[in-house]
Amino acid sequence: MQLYYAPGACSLAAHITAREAGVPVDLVKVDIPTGRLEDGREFRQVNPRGYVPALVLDDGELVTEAQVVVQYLADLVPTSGLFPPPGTRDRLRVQEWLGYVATELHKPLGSLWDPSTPEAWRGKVREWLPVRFAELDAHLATRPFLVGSGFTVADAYLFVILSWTRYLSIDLSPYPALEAFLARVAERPKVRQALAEEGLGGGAEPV
Ligand SMILES: N[C@@H](CCC(=O)N[C@@H](CS)C(=O)NCC(=O)O)C(=O)O
Repeated sequence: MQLYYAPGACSLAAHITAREAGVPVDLVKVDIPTGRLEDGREFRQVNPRGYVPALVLDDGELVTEAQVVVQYLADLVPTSGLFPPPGTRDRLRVQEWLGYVATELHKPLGSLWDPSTPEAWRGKVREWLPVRFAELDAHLATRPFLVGSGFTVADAYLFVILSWTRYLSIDLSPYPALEAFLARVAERPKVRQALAEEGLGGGAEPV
């Protein structure tokens, strides 16, 4: 399988999942500004949507959408505990958090990277985020990870998106549980491995 990624982008959640699960993936770097791969090919030839993550399965089929790619990878190794078994309440909760991270955090925060995003929209996002962060902070104040007692794909996704705050000058110090969560996840050996493989330091960095 090939995982198309950009350093520090949301594709890092899929990368972390693959490493945590022990699923072998070949990493293929995408230069988002130019839309090209390192061999000069256009990324849109692989993923016509033009965004990462894109996972190309061994039979050539393409899988996109970060929250789905992580579920697929984790399900390949059920014993990893990264995605609880079908029919369990914990799986439902992981899916719920994945949807929350994708729509309530990833998309709004992601829009702040784009220099052409209008100021009015930026203001709205900066109004919404404290509400979301406060909710998450209260949730994580009493547990190490989003669901149950172990690290799941929802944590991988949340880690990546929250890491962007430091590059977007968003202060997380009012949310000590979020800062502790980021530090806790960044210490995981497989997370460190994924970060190093993307040429990153202690957290996700801009694409
Ligand atoms: N709906 C997609 C969006 C993925 C996405 O926003 N990827 C960003 C990086 S985090 C990207 O590749 N942006 C480049 C572009 O859209 O041209 C998902 O949830 O996976």
